Parts: sequence; structure tokens; C-alpha cells
Amino acid sequence: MEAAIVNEHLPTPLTATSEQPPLFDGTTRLYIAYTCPFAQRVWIFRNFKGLHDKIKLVPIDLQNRPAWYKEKVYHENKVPSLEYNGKVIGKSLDLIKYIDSNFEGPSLPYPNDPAKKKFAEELITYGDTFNKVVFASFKGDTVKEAGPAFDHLENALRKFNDGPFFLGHEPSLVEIIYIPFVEKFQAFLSGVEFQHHCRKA
Ligand SMILES: N[C@@H](CCC(=O)N[C@@H](CS)C(=O)NCC(=O)O)C(=O)O
Repeated sequence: MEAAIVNEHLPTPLTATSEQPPLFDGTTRLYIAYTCPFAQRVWIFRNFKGLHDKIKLVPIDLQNRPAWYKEKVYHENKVPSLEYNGKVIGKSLDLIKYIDSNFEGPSLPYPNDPAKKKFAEELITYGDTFNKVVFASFKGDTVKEAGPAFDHLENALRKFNDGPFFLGHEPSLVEIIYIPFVEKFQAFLSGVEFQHHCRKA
């Protein structure tokens, strides 16, 4: 997986008082929130495919959301969503697959090896469970409840030893699915872990 580094100007998020960009004027727009891990998955993938000029980023301020987003753009009122070809579609994993099949650029390296393929599918399915378990653990005994979910990932990383990634020697869709969440959780949980040890000490 090799992508050129592009210095992209990141626009200011649109708020309740921002005007709606023209809808269905032929521009392909990816509505995101910069800090949303679901949106980050699709944003990473758009960059990986080198689609900076083809898919315009439209960041939304989720705390101060423009009403037109729900009313006119995406009724589910969530990010990410993609405006393309006269329609708006959502859901990060579906969007990655949709962009992969409908736009130019490299496809995600996907393993031929049946064992790796099966493992990739299992890990992608486990992604939702992982996120739910970790988010839910924030309300309870975080270390005890989230621990097994992280152990599951640690073990998954050890499964193929031909490289450091989930499927071995090259990063794949599995990394794109997990990285935005693991990065967020890691930052948050390093504080929790510290408190946990302090309470015990
Ligand atoms: N299943 C969706 C989840 C998207 C999602 O929950 N996005 C959050 C931000 S990280 C959102 O838009 N929340 C706004 C809301 O629920 O009102 C996906 O995979 O894209």
C-alpha cells in the first residue's frame, strides 16, 4: 500500500448557520466530522485511492449541526455520507466498498490466501463488537470489560507472522476499520489505566 503525500487544505466545519453547498450539482462530496472514527475510515480510504480531487471533503460540526444536513442531505443525520451520482449513501464500511468499486485508484490489497481471507472477514465483522464493548466499558469497570477486546486484537496481530499487520506483511481493510478507533481509545484509555493503577496503589 503506497500513497503519495498530499498537502490538502482542510476546510472549516459547517455549522448551523452555514449555507448548504449545492446538492447534486455533479460534485462528489464526502460529509465527515474530523474527529469521527467512522468518517475517518472513509477519509483514509479516499486518500489511499488518491481521490483528493474527485471526492470533496465537507466537514460538519456535529455539536452545532446545520438543519439542512438531516432535512436535505442525509436523513439519518450521521457522518460519514457520500453525495454521488444524484444520491446520498452512508455507513462507513459500505462506503469504503462502494468507493472501491465505483472510483479509480488502487484497490485495497486483499489476500488470496483463503485462511487470510477468512480471518479478514472475521475481523471486519468483529469490528462492531469491539467498538460496542469498548464504548460500553467506559460506563463500568473499563479495564476489566475492555481488556478482553484488546486481547482479542493483540492475538489477532500475532496470527500471521510474515509481517506486523493483521494479515501479515501488508496493511489491509482491517487496519482501516480499526485504526481510527484504536487510536481514539488508546488516547482515552491511557488516562483510565493510570487512574486504575492509582486506585490500586
Ligand atoms: N454505522 C455508522 C455510524 C456513524 C456514526 O455513528 N457517526 C456518528 C459520529 S462518529 C454520528 O454521526 N453521530 C451523530 C448522531 O448520531 O446524531 C457508520 O459506520 O458510518
